[in-house]
Amino acid sequence: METPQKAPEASEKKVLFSGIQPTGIITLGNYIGALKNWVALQDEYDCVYCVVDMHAITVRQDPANLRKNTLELLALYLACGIDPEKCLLFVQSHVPAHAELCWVLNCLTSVGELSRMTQFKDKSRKHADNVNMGLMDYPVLMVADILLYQAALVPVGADQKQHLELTRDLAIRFNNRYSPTFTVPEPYIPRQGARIMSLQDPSAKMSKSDPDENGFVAMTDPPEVIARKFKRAVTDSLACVKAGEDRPGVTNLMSIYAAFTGRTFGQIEDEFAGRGYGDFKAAVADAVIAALSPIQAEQKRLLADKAYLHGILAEGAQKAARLANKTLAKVYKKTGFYQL
Ligand code: ATP
Ligand code: LTN
Repeated sequence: METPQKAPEASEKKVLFSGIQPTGIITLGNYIGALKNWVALQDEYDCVYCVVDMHAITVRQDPANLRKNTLELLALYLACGIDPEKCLLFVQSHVPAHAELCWVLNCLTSVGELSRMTQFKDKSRKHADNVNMGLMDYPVLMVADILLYQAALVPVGADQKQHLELTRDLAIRFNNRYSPTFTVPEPYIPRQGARIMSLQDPSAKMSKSDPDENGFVAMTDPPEVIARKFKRAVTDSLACVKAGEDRPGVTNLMSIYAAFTGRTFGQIEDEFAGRGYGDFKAAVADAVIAALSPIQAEQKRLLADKAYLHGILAEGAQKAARLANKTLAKVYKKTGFYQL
Protein backbone atom coordinates (compact mmCIF):
# COMPACT_ATOMS: atom_id res chain seq x y z
CA MET A 1 0.00 0.00 0.00
CA GLU A 2 1.16 3.52 -0.78
CA THR A 3 2.01 5.31 2.46
CA PRO A 4 2.66 8.93 1.66
CA GLN A 5 5.21 10.63 3.86
CA LYS A 6 6.09 14.22 3.36
CA ALA A 7 9.76 15.03 3.03
CA PRO A 8 10.97 17.77 5.41
CA GLU A 9 12.62 19.67 2.57
CA ALA A 10 9.24 20.16 0.91
CA SER A 11 8.11 22.91 3.29
CA GLU A 12 9.22 26.00 5.14
CA LYS A 13 8.69 24.48 8.56
CA LYS A 14 11.63 23.83 10.85
CA VAL A 15 12.80 20.23 11.16
CA LEU A 16 12.40 18.30 14.40
CA PHE A 17 14.21 15.01 15.05
CA SER A 18 13.91 12.44 17.81
CA GLY A 19 14.35 8.74 18.44
CA ILE A 20 13.79 5.96 20.96
CA GLN A 21 15.72 2.71 21.27
CA PRO A 22 13.83 -0.50 20.46
CA THR A 23 14.96 -2.20 23.62
CA GLY A 24 11.72 -3.92 24.52
CA ILE A 25 9.95 -2.19 27.31
CA ILE A 26 8.87 1.39 26.66
CA THR A 27 7.87 3.08 29.89
CA LEU A 28 5.47 5.75 30.96
CA GLY A 29 8.59 7.91 31.39
CA ASN A 30 9.43 7.55 27.68
CA TYR A 31 5.82 8.43 26.85
CA ILE A 32 5.47 11.50 29.06
CA GLY A 33 9.04 12.75 28.53
CA ALA A 34 9.18 12.16 24.79
CA LEU A 35 6.47 10.43 22.75
CA LYS A 36 3.54 12.51 23.97
CA ASN A 37 5.33 15.69 22.92
CA TRP A 38 6.25 14.21 19.56
CA VAL A 39 2.54 13.89 18.83
CA ALA A 40 1.84 17.43 20.02
CA LEU A 41 4.60 18.92 17.84
CA GLN A 42 3.84 17.16 14.58
CA ASP A 43 1.72 19.94 13.09
CA GLU A 44 4.11 22.73 13.90
CA TYR A 45 7.32 21.10 12.61
CA ASP A 46 8.52 18.79 9.89
CA CYS A 47 9.07 15.83 12.15
CA VAL A 48 11.52 12.99 11.65
CA TYR A 49 11.03 10.14 14.11
CA CYS A 50 13.52 7.31 14.14
CA VAL A 51 13.70 3.87 15.75
CA VAL A 52 17.34 3.96 16.87
CA ASP A 53 18.30 0.29 16.64
CA MET A 54 22.03 1.01 16.27
CA HIS A 55 21.97 2.73 19.65
CA ALA A 56 20.22 -0.28 21.15
CA ILE A 57 23.15 -2.65 20.46
CA THR A 58 25.45 -0.65 22.74
CA VAL A 59 24.08 -3.00 25.38
CA ARG A 60 23.63 -6.70 24.62
CA GLN A 61 20.47 -7.49 22.63
CA ASP A 62 18.96 -10.77 21.58
CA PRO A 63 18.75 -10.53 17.75
CA ALA A 64 15.23 -11.99 17.47
CA ASN A 65 13.97 -9.65 20.18
CA LEU A 66 15.64 -6.62 18.62
CA ARG A 67 13.91 -7.40 15.32
CA LYS A 68 10.54 -7.81 17.03
CA ASN A 69 10.96 -4.73 19.21
CA THR A 70 11.79 -2.58 16.18
CA LEU A 71 8.42 -3.18 14.52
CA GLU A 72 6.61 -2.94 17.85
CA LEU A 73 8.15 0.46 18.50
CA LEU A 74 7.11 1.72 15.07
CA ALA A 75 3.58 0.47 15.80
CA LEU A 76 3.68 2.26 19.16
CA TYR A 77 4.74 5.53 17.51
CA LEU A 78 1.70 5.25 15.23
CA ALA A 79 -0.63 4.08 18.01
CA CYS A 80 0.31 7.11 20.11
CA GLY A 81 -0.98 9.30 17.31
CA ILE A 82 2.03 10.00 15.14
CA ASP A 83 0.69 10.47 11.64
CA PRO A 84 2.84 8.94 8.87
CA GLU A 85 1.36 11.42 6.43
CA LYS A 86 2.81 14.30 8.43
CA CYS A 87 6.03 12.73 9.76
CA LEU A 88 8.96 10.84 8.38
CA LEU A 89 9.33 7.49 10.16
CA PHE A 90 12.24 5.13 9.69
CA VAL A 91 14.72 2.72 11.25
CA GLN A 92 18.23 4.06 11.88
CA SER A 93 20.11 1.04 10.48
CA HIS A 94 18.25 1.44 7.18
CA VAL A 95 20.13 4.66 6.51
CA PRO A 96 23.91 4.09 6.31
CA ALA A 97 24.62 7.83 6.48
CA HIS A 98 24.16 7.72 10.28
CA ALA A 99 27.21 5.52 10.76
CA GLU A 100 29.12 7.42 8.07
CA LEU A 101 28.61 10.86 9.62
CA CYS A 102 29.30 9.38 13.04
CA TRP A 103 32.79 8.40 11.83
CA VAL A 104 33.63 11.89 10.62
CA LEU A 105 32.31 13.41 13.86
CA ASN A 106 34.30 10.89 15.91
CA CYS A 107 37.42 12.45 14.49
CA LEU A 108 36.30 15.84 15.88
CA THR A 109 35.43 14.50 19.33
CA SER A 110 37.88 13.94 22.16
CA VAL A 111 37.94 10.79 24.24
CA GLY A 112 37.82 13.02 27.31
CA GLU A 113 34.51 14.63 26.48
CA LEU A 114 32.87 11.24 25.89
CA SER A 115 34.29 9.60 29.00
CA ARG A 116 32.82 12.43 31.10
CA MET A 117 29.25 11.84 29.86
CA THR A 118 26.85 11.00 32.70
CA GLN A 119 24.96 8.34 30.75
CA PHE A 120 28.22 6.65 29.73
CA LYS A 121 29.37 6.56 33.34
CA ASP A 122 25.98 5.20 34.52
CA LYS A 123 25.75 2.57 31.81
CA SER A 124 29.42 1.52 32.29
CA ARG A 125 28.56 0.84 35.91
CA LYS A 126 25.37 -1.04 35.03
CA HIS A 127 27.01 -3.11 32.28
CA ALA A 128 30.50 -3.46 33.74
CA ASP A 129 31.08 -6.69 31.80
CA ASN A 130 30.42 -4.99 28.46
CA VAL A 131 31.90 -1.49 28.38
CA ASN A 132 32.27 -1.49 24.59
CA MET A 133 33.39 1.33 22.28
CA GLY A 134 29.80 1.75 21.05
CA LEU A 135 28.64 2.61 24.55
CA MET A 136 31.20 5.38 24.71
CA ASP A 137 30.46 6.53 21.17
CA TYR A 138 26.68 6.48 21.71
CA PRO A 139 26.42 10.29 22.00
CA VAL A 140 28.31 10.88 18.73
CA LEU A 141 25.93 8.57 16.85
CA MET A 142 23.09 10.57 18.37
CA VAL A 143 24.74 13.79 17.18
CA ALA A 144 24.94 12.32 13.67
CA ASP A 145 21.23 11.37 13.81
CA ILE A 146 20.24 14.93 14.58
CA LEU A 147 22.67 16.85 12.35
CA LEU A 148 22.01 14.77 9.22
CA TYR A 149 18.47 16.16 9.02
CA GLN A 150 19.40 19.76 9.88
CA ALA A 151 17.05 19.53 12.85
CA ALA A 152 16.33 22.75 14.72
CA LEU A 153 14.51 21.08 17.61
CA VAL A 154 14.97 17.79 19.49
CA PRO A 155 12.23 16.75 21.95
CA VAL A 156 13.73 14.54 24.67
CA GLY A 157 13.55 13.89 28.40
CA ALA A 158 15.84 15.76 30.79
CA ASP A 159 18.37 12.88 30.86
CA GLN A 160 19.39 13.69 27.28
CA LYS A 161 20.30 17.33 27.93
CA GLN A 162 24.03 16.62 28.05
CA HIS A 163 23.86 14.80 24.71
CA LEU A 164 22.13 17.80 23.18
CA GLU A 165 24.90 20.05 24.47
CA LEU A 166 27.44 17.82 22.73
CA THR A 167 25.30 18.01 19.57
CA ARG A 168 25.45 21.78 19.63
CA ASP A 169 29.19 21.77 20.39
CA LEU A 170 30.02 19.43 17.52
CA ALA A 171 27.78 21.28 15.06
CA ILE A 172 29.51 24.55 15.96
CA ARG A 173 32.95 22.88 15.91
CA PHE A 174 32.41 21.54 12.37
CA ASN A 175 30.84 24.79 11.14
CA ASN A 176 33.78 26.78 12.50
CA ARG A 177 36.50 24.43 11.25
CA TYR A 178 35.09 24.17 7.71
CA SER A 179 32.15 26.45 6.91
CA PRO A 180 28.49 26.67 7.97
CA THR A 181 27.06 23.20 7.31
CA PHE A 182 24.87 22.12 10.19
CA THR A 183 21.86 23.70 11.85
CA VAL A 184 22.66 24.07 15.56
CA PRO A 185 19.67 22.42 17.29
CA GLU A 186 17.83 23.33 20.48
CA PRO A 187 16.61 20.72 22.94
CA TYR A 188 12.88 20.66 23.68
CA ILE A 189 12.56 19.45 27.23
CA PRO A 190 9.03 19.67 28.66
CA ARG A 191 8.60 21.92 31.68
CA GLN A 192 6.75 19.14 33.45
CA GLY A 193 7.25 15.39 33.09
CA ALA A 194 10.79 15.67 31.71
CA ARG A 195 11.99 13.30 34.38
CA ILE A 196 9.43 10.79 35.57
CA MET A 197 10.82 8.98 38.59
CA SER A 198 10.70 5.32 39.63
CA LEU A 199 7.53 4.42 41.52
CA GLN A 200 9.65 2.48 44.02
CA ASP A 201 12.57 4.90 44.39
CA PRO A 202 11.54 8.47 43.59
CA SER A 203 15.18 9.59 43.67
CA ALA A 204 15.92 7.50 40.53
CA LYS A 205 14.68 7.98 36.95
CA MET A 206 11.89 5.63 35.85
CA SER A 207 13.85 3.20 33.72
CA LYS A 208 12.98 0.15 31.65
CA SER A 209 16.15 -1.53 32.83
CA ASP A 210 15.05 -1.32 36.49
CA PRO A 211 15.25 -4.89 37.84
CA ASP A 212 12.26 -4.06 40.09
CA GLU A 213 9.28 -4.14 37.74
CA ASN A 214 7.19 -2.20 40.25
CA GLY A 215 9.44 0.79 39.62
CA PHE A 216 8.12 1.40 36.10
CA VAL A 217 4.86 1.27 34.20
CA ALA A 218 5.34 -0.29 30.76
CA MET A 219 3.25 1.05 27.89
CA THR A 220 1.98 -2.52 27.43
CA ASP A 221 1.03 -3.19 31.07
CA PRO A 222 -2.59 -4.38 31.43
CA PRO A 223 -4.97 -2.27 33.57
CA GLU A 224 -4.75 -4.47 36.66
CA VAL A 225 -0.95 -4.32 36.62
CA ILE A 226 -1.00 -0.53 36.23
CA ALA A 227 -3.45 -0.24 39.14
CA ARG A 228 -1.29 -2.51 41.31
CA LYS A 229 1.93 -0.63 40.53
CA PHE A 230 0.39 2.72 41.49
CA LYS A 231 -1.14 1.24 44.60
CA ARG A 232 2.32 0.12 45.69
CA ALA A 233 4.04 3.37 44.69
CA VAL A 234 6.30 4.78 47.38
CA THR A 235 5.01 8.03 48.91
CA ASP A 236 5.56 9.32 52.48
CA SER A 237 3.84 9.36 55.84
CA LEU A 238 2.26 12.84 55.51
CA ALA A 239 -0.86 11.48 53.78
CA CYS A 240 -1.64 14.76 52.02
CA VAL A 241 -1.56 15.39 48.27
CA LYS A 242 0.80 18.36 48.06
CA ALA A 243 3.90 18.83 45.89
CA GLY A 244 7.29 19.66 47.33
CA GLU A 245 11.00 18.99 46.88
CA ASP A 246 10.99 17.05 50.12
CA ARG A 247 8.11 14.90 48.83
CA PRO A 248 9.46 13.31 45.65
CA GLY A 249 7.09 10.31 45.61
CA VAL A 250 3.84 12.30 45.75
CA THR A 251 5.22 14.99 43.46
CA ASN A 252 6.10 12.35 40.87
CA LEU A 253 2.58 10.93 40.97
CA MET A 254 1.23 14.47 40.61
CA SER A 255 3.40 15.00 37.51
CA ILE A 256 2.00 11.82 35.99
CA TYR A 257 -1.56 12.84 36.84
CA ALA A 258 -0.93 16.34 35.45
CA ALA A 259 0.41 14.89 32.19
CA PHE A 260 -2.80 12.95 31.57
CA THR A 261 -5.42 15.36 32.91
CA GLY A 262 -3.86 18.68 31.93
CA ARG A 263 -4.44 19.90 35.50
CA THR A 264 -1.97 22.09 37.36
CA PHE A 265 -0.43 21.07 40.69
CA GLY A 266 -2.69 23.64 42.41
CA GLN A 267 -5.80 22.12 40.88
CA ILE A 268 -4.68 18.60 41.85
CA GLU A 269 -4.05 19.73 45.44
CA ASP A 270 -7.57 21.21 45.57
CA GLU A 271 -9.11 18.11 44.02
CA PHE A 272 -7.60 15.84 46.68
CA ALA A 273 -7.74 18.18 49.66
CA GLY A 274 -8.66 16.20 52.75
CA ARG A 275 -8.41 12.87 50.92
CA GLY A 276 -5.79 10.18 51.44
CA TYR A 277 -3.21 8.59 49.15
CA GLY A 278 -5.48 5.62 48.41
CA ASP A 279 -7.97 7.81 46.51
CA PHE A 280 -5.23 9.75 44.79
CA LYS A 281 -3.29 6.69 43.63
CA ALA A 282 -6.50 5.13 42.27
CA ALA A 283 -7.24 8.34 40.33
CA VAL A 284 -3.70 8.41 38.89
CA ALA A 285 -4.00 4.76 37.85
CA ASP A 286 -7.42 5.42 36.24
CA ALA A 287 -6.06 8.36 34.26
CA VAL A 288 -3.09 6.31 33.03
CA ILE A 289 -5.26 3.30 32.14
CA ALA A 290 -7.73 5.50 30.26
CA ALA A 291 -4.87 6.94 28.19
CA LEU A 292 -2.96 3.71 27.58
CA SER A 293 -5.84 1.34 26.79
CA PRO A 294 -6.67 2.79 23.36
CA ILE A 295 -2.95 3.03 22.52
CA GLN A 296 -2.47 -0.64 23.41
CA ALA A 297 -5.45 -1.71 21.29
CA GLU A 298 -4.27 0.34 18.33
CA GLN A 299 -0.70 -1.01 18.60
CA LYS A 300 -2.08 -4.54 18.54
CA ARG A 301 -4.24 -3.77 15.52
CA LEU A 302 -1.32 -2.24 13.63
CA LEU A 303 0.99 -5.16 14.38
CA ALA A 304 -1.46 -7.48 12.64
CA ASP A 305 -0.83 -5.56 9.41
CA LYS A 306 2.89 -6.07 8.78
CA ALA A 307 2.58 -5.07 5.12
CA TYR A 308 1.36 -1.62 6.16
CA LEU A 309 4.21 -1.19 8.65
CA HIS A 310 6.78 -2.40 6.12
CA GLY A 311 5.41 0.06 3.59
CA ILE A 312 5.96 2.93 6.01
CA LEU A 313 9.50 1.78 6.78
CA ALA A 314 10.46 1.22 3.14
CA GLU A 315 9.29 4.65 2.11
CA GLY A 316 10.72 6.22 5.25
CA ALA A 317 14.16 4.70 4.63
CA GLN A 318 14.21 6.03 1.10
CA LYS A 319 13.17 9.56 2.02
CA ALA A 320 15.43 9.69 5.06
CA ALA A 321 18.41 8.46 3.02
CA ARG A 322 17.84 11.16 0.43
CA LEU A 323 17.85 13.91 3.05
CA ALA A 324 20.73 12.43 5.02
CA ASN A 325 22.90 11.88 1.95
CA LYS A 326 22.52 15.50 0.98
CA THR A 327 24.09 16.58 4.27
CA LEU A 328 26.67 13.79 4.20
CA ALA A 329 27.81 14.77 0.69
CA LYS A 330 28.52 18.31 1.92
CA VAL A 331 30.41 16.96 4.90
CA TYR A 332 32.56 14.61 2.81
CA LYS A 333 33.39 17.40 0.39
CA LYS A 334 34.34 19.88 3.10
CA THR A 335 36.35 17.24 4.94
CA GLY A 336 38.51 16.80 1.82
CA PHE A 337 37.41 13.35 0.71
CA TYR A 338 38.24 12.97 -2.98
CA GLN A 339 35.16 13.54 -5.14
CA LEU A 340 34.58 11.58 -8.31
P1 ATP B 1 17.21 3.52 29.88
O1 ATP B 1 16.02 3.58 30.78
O2 ATP B 1 17.66 2.14 29.58
O3 ATP B 1 18.30 4.46 30.26
P2 ATP B 1 15.88 5.28 28.10
O4 ATP B 1 14.45 4.94 28.33
O5 ATP B 1 16.42 6.53 28.68
O6 ATP B 1 16.74 4.02 28.48
P3 ATP B 1 15.35 5.66 25.31
O7 ATP B 1 14.36 4.60 25.09
O8 ATP B 1 16.23 5.87 24.17
O9 ATP B 1 16.23 5.37 26.56
O10 ATP B 1 14.65 7.03 25.72
C1 ATP B 1 13.72 7.60 24.87
C2 ATP B 1 13.25 8.94 25.34
O11 ATP B 1 12.56 8.83 26.60
C3 ATP B 1 14.34 9.97 25.58
O12 ATP B 1 13.92 11.20 25.04
C4 ATP B 1 14.46 10.06 27.07
O13 ATP B 1 14.92 11.31 27.50
C5 ATP B 1 13.04 9.82 27.51
N1 ATP B 1 12.96 9.29 28.85
C6 ATP B 1 13.47 8.11 29.29
N2 ATP B 1 13.19 7.91 30.59
C7 ATP B 1 12.47 8.98 30.99
C8 ATP B 1 11.87 9.37 32.24
N3 ATP B 1 11.96 8.60 33.30
N4 ATP B 1 11.19 10.54 32.31
C9 ATP B 1 11.08 11.33 31.21
N5 ATP B 1 11.62 11.02 30.00
C10 ATP B 1 12.31 9.88 29.88
N1 LTN C 1 19.88 8.72 23.27
C1 LTN C 1 18.48 8.87 23.14
C2 LTN C 1 17.89 8.17 21.97
C3 LTN C 1 18.31 8.87 20.73
C4 LTN C 1 17.89 10.15 20.29
C5 LTN C 1 18.56 10.38 19.07
C6 LTN C 1 17.02 11.11 20.82
C7 LTN C 1 19.18 8.41 19.81
N2 LTN C 1 19.35 9.30 18.79
C8 LTN C 1 18.41 11.58 18.38
C9 LTN C 1 16.85 12.30 20.11
C10 LTN C 1 17.54 12.52 18.92
C11 LTN C 1 17.85 8.39 24.42
O1 LTN C 1 16.82 8.86 24.70
N3 LTN C 1 18.36 7.50 25.16
